[in-house]
Amino acid sequence: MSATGGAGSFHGLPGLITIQQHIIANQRRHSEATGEFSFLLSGITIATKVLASKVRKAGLVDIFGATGEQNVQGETVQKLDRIANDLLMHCIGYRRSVGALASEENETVVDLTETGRAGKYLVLFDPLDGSSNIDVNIPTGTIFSILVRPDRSEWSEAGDVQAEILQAGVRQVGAGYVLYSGATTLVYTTGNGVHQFVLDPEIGAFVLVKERITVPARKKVYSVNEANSGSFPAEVRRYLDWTKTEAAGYSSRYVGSFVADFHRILMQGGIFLYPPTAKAPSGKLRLMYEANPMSLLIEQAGGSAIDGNGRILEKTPKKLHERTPLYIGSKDEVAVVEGFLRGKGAPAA
Ligand code: AHM
Ligand code: MG
Repeated sequence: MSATGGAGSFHGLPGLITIQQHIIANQRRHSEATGEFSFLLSGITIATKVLASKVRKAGLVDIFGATGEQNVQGETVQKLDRIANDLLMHCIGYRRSVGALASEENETVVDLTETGRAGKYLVLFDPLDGSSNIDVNIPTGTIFSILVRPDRSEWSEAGDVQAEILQAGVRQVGAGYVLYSGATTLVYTTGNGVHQFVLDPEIGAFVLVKERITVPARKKVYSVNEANSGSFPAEVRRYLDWTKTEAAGYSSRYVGSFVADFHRILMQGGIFLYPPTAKAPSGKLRLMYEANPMSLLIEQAGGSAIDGNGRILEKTPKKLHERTPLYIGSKDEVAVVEGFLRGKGAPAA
């Protein structure tokens, strides 16, 4: 399927493919597909469309600013965080194929099997990543990760979704994000390439703009909150010192919204780093609903993602809100950082 052909003409728009068409076409590749998965994904697209419209109106209605409360991680909750969380919980939880939901904004997993349903999927999300940027009209995003409930016999805590959800990222069956910016962009993978859609506000649908995205192997752009560098590991400091040499020739870009920084890297190449710091000794970003979905996307696009010791996707989480150091992006750029982390120093010119 392609954005410029394949699907024929749709009301005079040649090759227009909506995300629903794309998901259904992808699903047809799996003979065992029941339609449940595409229905689940449509829950995410509906919620994020509503959220995109709310983000666009954030300056017009009284939804700016903090609620005055703190979330489970001690951070101030913005009103839009709450709205985003409620929307996603409602639209995804409504799908009977979903057994449990987990969010950055909820301390524990929301177990939907308690209502008697035997939902197959576990959906995790960061409802509004980068929400500290809301008040200044800087892009934010929603990140999601989809797992399948394991065979109960694998688990001692049979049927306990709080334990079932603690799966390594390699087991994700789907992942993606929505970036709320000048345009609203949705990027997803179900393990068969990375595909990008843009929300066309005139027809209210996410329309395919790019299929099978590949991230350039090299791009001398790094993205990091360098104000923290005083407490980065010495090897990371050495890497950053090297990037500033004339011979290395790097540039730097940092939005401070992970979805926005990641989207730029996916499209143009480069590397995003969030190393351990004195304030966040295990890194700041969350493994299960920030690092894992983006790591699946970047690997599907030909890039890589590590925590400094190994591949992000192979980490077995010990708890839902676990944090991880993260080095993610173009394959060769991640390899250069890995070289520094292993004490090898700068690559040969
Ligand atoms: P959040 O999920 O609470 O919004 O925090 C995650 C955000 C990321 O979007 C971003 O990459 C990072 O925090 C920025 O952190 P810092 O302000 O320390 O640079
Ligand atoms: Mg976040």
